Amino acid sequence: MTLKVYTKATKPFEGQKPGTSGLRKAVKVFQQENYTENFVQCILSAMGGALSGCTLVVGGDGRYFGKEAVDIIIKICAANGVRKVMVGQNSILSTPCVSCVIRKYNTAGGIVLTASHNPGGPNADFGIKFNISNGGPAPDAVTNKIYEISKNIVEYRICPEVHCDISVIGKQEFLVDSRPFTVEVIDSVVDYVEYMKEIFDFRAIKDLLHGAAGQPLKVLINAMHGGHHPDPNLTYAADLVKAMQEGDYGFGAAFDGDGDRNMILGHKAFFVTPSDSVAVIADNTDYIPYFKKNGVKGLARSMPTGCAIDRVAEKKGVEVFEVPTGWKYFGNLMDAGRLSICGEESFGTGSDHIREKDGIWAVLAWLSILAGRNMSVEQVLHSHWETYGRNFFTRYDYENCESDPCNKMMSVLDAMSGDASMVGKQLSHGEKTYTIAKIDNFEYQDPIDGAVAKKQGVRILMSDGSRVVFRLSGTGSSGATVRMYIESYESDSSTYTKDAQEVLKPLVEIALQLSKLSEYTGRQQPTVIT
Ligand code: VG1
Ligand code: CO
Repeated sequence: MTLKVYTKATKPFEGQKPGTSGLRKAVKVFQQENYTENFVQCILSAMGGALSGCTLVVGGDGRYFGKEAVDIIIKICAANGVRKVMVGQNSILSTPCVSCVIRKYNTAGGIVLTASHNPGGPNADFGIKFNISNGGPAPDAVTNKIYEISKNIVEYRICPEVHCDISVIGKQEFLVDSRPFTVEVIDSVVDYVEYMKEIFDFRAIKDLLHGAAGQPLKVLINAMHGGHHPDPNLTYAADLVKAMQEGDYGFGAAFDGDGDRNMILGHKAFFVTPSDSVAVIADNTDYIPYFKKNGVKGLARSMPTGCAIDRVAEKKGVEVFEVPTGWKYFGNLMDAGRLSICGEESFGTGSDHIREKDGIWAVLAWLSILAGRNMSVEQVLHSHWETYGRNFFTRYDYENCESDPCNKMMSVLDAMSGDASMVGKQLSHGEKTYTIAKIDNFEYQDPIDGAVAKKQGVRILMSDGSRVVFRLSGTGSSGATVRMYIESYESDSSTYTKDAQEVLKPLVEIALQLSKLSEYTGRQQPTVIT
């Protein structure tokens, strides 16, 4: 029996504009009649000629509304000429796993159902992200196209009679408008695990955990979930930090809801900043079979991320790239064979093994390094600082502020960045004085396709290499979140053991004064310090 396709009339919804990482809104917004249908149709329409007869991967972090969204996506794909949908069992696929599956099976792309580090549940957030055929998040050109289509949509196509049981692994075949349509429910982890076994030496990691070369390494993992704020940092993963402080475990890690972010802790909760973490991995690729085989072509970080990795690139004689915030900016460089390892200060680390950041990969990389060097996390970090010096880094987040004053603050900062008289200006706090060497609103031109991303954050670069960065978050679902990033470099080894907050305090104060942040946001304290 062939199933019928219906064309349903609809009206555009405002604000279906993907942010740093997909469209994120309250669940209640996605639950409005036609809201999710509209956006899914816009994604498919934006694919143009690549849509007909293609295969798409669908899955997400398992948060509330995920299964309903999968059902809608399958029905709309069926009606739009998609040949096959590969969906994670019970709707579950981590973000790195979606990327892995898209690449392994050469599909046209995938739809990821996650709001990542935003809380989930009926009264919290949902998100939909589109990934392209390289397995990475759609670039700006694609998300802009989706948004443009969303502003004028008048109808979507749907096949309501495609009923699938996504709890059972296997293929389900349909005839839609006389065309074959397949839904294949896949295991949520098998492809990904196989791939990790190729990349890493599992034997070495197993020996480390079992203590083949000494004490067994006890590991504690917190796979955070959408019921809380699943952001793996010292504030939101406080229970992991507390458990690690007790000293029973040698290694601790937390992931966000969709598994692409990670936080690494050593014995007694010794904290590894994400900026250091990616630099350490880049410096220790000898212990990872994937890099022994493929070499390291280049390194990269997002603009606000601490510059520790730049020093590794310099020593290794490879290129280093500074891209805007968001993983989508790494993809072209990887596809062009110019980038192997990259990271963001927001607890994202990854490599060209896929096109998403990958929390599980980062933990396996760390365990490989600990095994290979027979050192603790803290020892690895100290040895890194001895070689390269230490980039002290902190980020202050002011979550859920009122939008208007925050936009005002950013435009005042933007005006400063265009004001030549700011250069050379001295800023002091206590005994510390910094001189502004450069101030700009970060602009990036993709070296591969020439695409330009403007106004990606105001950077204040000091003459001693210290930096202050301000930008607004693009992943919130309401209000504005201001992020202030502070970095300072020290090469005097007596400073390495100091507390980062203490070292950075003067620069934090200077940044707060310069931006008048408290006045604009009405906040005396940040919501989160990482
Ligand atoms: C945040 C992070 C950014 C990250 C993005 C998506 O964006 O700062 O580095 O790529 O989240 O991560 P923003 O615009 O809020 O600063 V995830 O794990 O939410 O996909
Ligand atoms: Co995430």
